[in-house]
Amino acid sequence: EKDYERKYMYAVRYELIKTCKQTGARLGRLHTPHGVIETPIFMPVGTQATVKAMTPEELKDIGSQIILSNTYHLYMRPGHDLIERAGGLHKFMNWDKPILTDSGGFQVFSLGPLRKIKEEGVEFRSHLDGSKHFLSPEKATEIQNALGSDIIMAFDECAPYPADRQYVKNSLERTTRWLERCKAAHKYPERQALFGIVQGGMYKELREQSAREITAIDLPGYAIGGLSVGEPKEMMYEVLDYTVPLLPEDKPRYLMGVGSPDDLLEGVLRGIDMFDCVLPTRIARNGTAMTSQGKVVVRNASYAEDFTSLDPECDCYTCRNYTKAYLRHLIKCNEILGARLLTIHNLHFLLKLMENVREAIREDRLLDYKKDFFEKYYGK
Ligand code: PRF
Ligand code: ZN
Repeated sequence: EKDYERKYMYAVRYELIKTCKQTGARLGRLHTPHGVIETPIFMPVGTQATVKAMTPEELKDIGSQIILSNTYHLYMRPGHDLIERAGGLHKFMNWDKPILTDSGGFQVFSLGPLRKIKEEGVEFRSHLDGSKHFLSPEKATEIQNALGSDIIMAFDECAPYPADRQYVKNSLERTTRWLERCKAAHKYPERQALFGIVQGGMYKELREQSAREITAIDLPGYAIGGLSVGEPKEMMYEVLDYTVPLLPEDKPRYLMGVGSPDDLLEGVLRGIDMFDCVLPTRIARNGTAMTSQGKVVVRNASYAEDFTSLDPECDCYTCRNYTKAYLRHLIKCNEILGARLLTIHNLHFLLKLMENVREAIREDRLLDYKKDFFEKYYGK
């Protein structure tokens, strides 16, 4: 027990390089068992042990340093025991850089009427065949231990929005008790870093209570959950304004499920180090590109004979080789290559954005960068 508490036993170590003089933004490095990540970072989402449409080589080419995967989906199919027999998730999917897995809490809560929450855990029916299952802090930790991801997330409850105060208070207190159980169940703290998750909805006192309780449990990193669940953007920024300063400075801070260009910049300005979001990969597959000049809906008729690239400022594989007219044709025909080329571009765009953000922090000019970025992105 004593050894277990010692900081240097942890699987990941956060190194703060500098804080931007114009803002609260932090430049750092996260040392993990599968390599060093430069922060702030965006993590592409690979729910089913694949970032949809991308090979690991392609992901590396566009600069992905870490990807996210999901406990719930891999538990349902093909099963964590199978992945463990395959040699772990890294080997199974041929990705040798860091992996973070979400605990399944959020996914199970998204099942709506298919689930029942108790102190012990959550009972739910599979989205695949309706079969009955149970996830608990112990089970979510056991699954993530078997997957072998570098960073594993606590089993939490993300309260819906809106939710009344008493509901959110009960929920965050249970999330703290569940974190204690995750930590006790975690078998490999020297190989896998367990991150706690601050909840508390949109209530200042409840965010403060959750941050106090969660950070009282010594862990190698902390996340902010329960945001980007339908609340107005301004409300999320306000919650970040008072919650981020309650997190320890010497640990990484991860804002879960957030990743539009606005939210990335606003999050970084407030001191967030890690983000993930399905947005860039999801909209790519239905034909929308994020570019330096804003969103481009490739499907639109106006691009039928547009023989220029998606983004004049982008040097990704897609922009170096293909026109909007061709991409529009592929997307309209539902050709797989269309989804692949747009995914390559969108991920490259967000990863490049974060690289630019890191450089701006290094040079104490993040506010200037933000202004320039949005002038082009929104044309104002
Ligand atoms: N908890 C977990 N995963 C998440 C969230 C959360 O609150 C969110 C909320 N935006 C996204 N993913 N475990
Ligand atoms: Zn591009």
